[in-house]
Amino acid sequence: MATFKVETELHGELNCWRITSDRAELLIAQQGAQILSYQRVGEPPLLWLSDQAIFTKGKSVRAGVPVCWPWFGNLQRNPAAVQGMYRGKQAPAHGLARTRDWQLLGIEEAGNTLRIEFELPEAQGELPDWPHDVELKLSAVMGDALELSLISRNRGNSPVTISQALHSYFAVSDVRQVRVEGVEGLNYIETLADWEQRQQQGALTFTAETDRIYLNTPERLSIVDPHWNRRITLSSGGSRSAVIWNPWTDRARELPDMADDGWQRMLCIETANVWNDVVELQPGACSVLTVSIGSGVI
Ligand code: TA6
Repeated sequence: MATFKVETELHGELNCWRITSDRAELLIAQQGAQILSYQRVGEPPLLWLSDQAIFTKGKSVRAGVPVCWPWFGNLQRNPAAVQGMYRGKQAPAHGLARTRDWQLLGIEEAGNTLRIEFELPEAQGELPDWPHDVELKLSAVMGDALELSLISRNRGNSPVTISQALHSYFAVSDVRQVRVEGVEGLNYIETLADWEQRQQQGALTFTAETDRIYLNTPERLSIVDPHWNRRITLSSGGSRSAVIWNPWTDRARELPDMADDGWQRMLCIETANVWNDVVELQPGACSVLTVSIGSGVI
């Protein structure tokens, strides 16, 4: 039976929990309920933590799994129903959840798994300029895989429409050597070419800056990394869209929290509800967005 050790740590200004078992190690911050790193024993890290990450309050860390909620990316690029939920003028990129402190609800061991659960109490009507009563929880279960679930429940009297993503940064040996399988033949929105809709031919490989929204995604996507002889698998639930991002050379140089060559070692595949895949929550309804992250040899 696995045993888990739980320690609290301060990284810069951020309260974190480090959870270690004989099989894996996870670091999670209270701000954003953000996983910062995840590594299995005997393997390179599965999730990427930038060498130049900045751990300050009010800023999402360039690492792990930021939670984008209740909208993804630039609010102006979201469907009108998502935009209409926000009453403010300046809408921060990727929503309101990733830069706020969440509350730890509990850490619970059951057999070979450990579950850590957080809630964002402000989502129940207290978020600035987003006056909707939604219960928002994130749970992370460490077991054979790492399973993340983002649960939104509408406690109010009118429908609420959101877009969202588990904006996962994966660690790779060299992004120029890996491929993403599961996207073959899918339509995608090329955000770098005026948001034109295109069709993916074959598996996705990387030769330039990439920022795409894949549509009608299957349940399973994988990153095949021949240098590390590793296949990372993402099994999702409650999602029919995924964002795939790598900033490449010029964009990486512009990011203060990424080394100039940091783009080579990371790849974002974001389990999402974006574009025409947003979530409309009727009063009393609940949505669960999940991703289970596992790995094996190729
Ligand atoms: O998910 C892709 C994306 O929206 C990109 O356009 C890129 O800007 C990235 O997220 C990171 O956003 P951030 O606000 O964390 O710098």
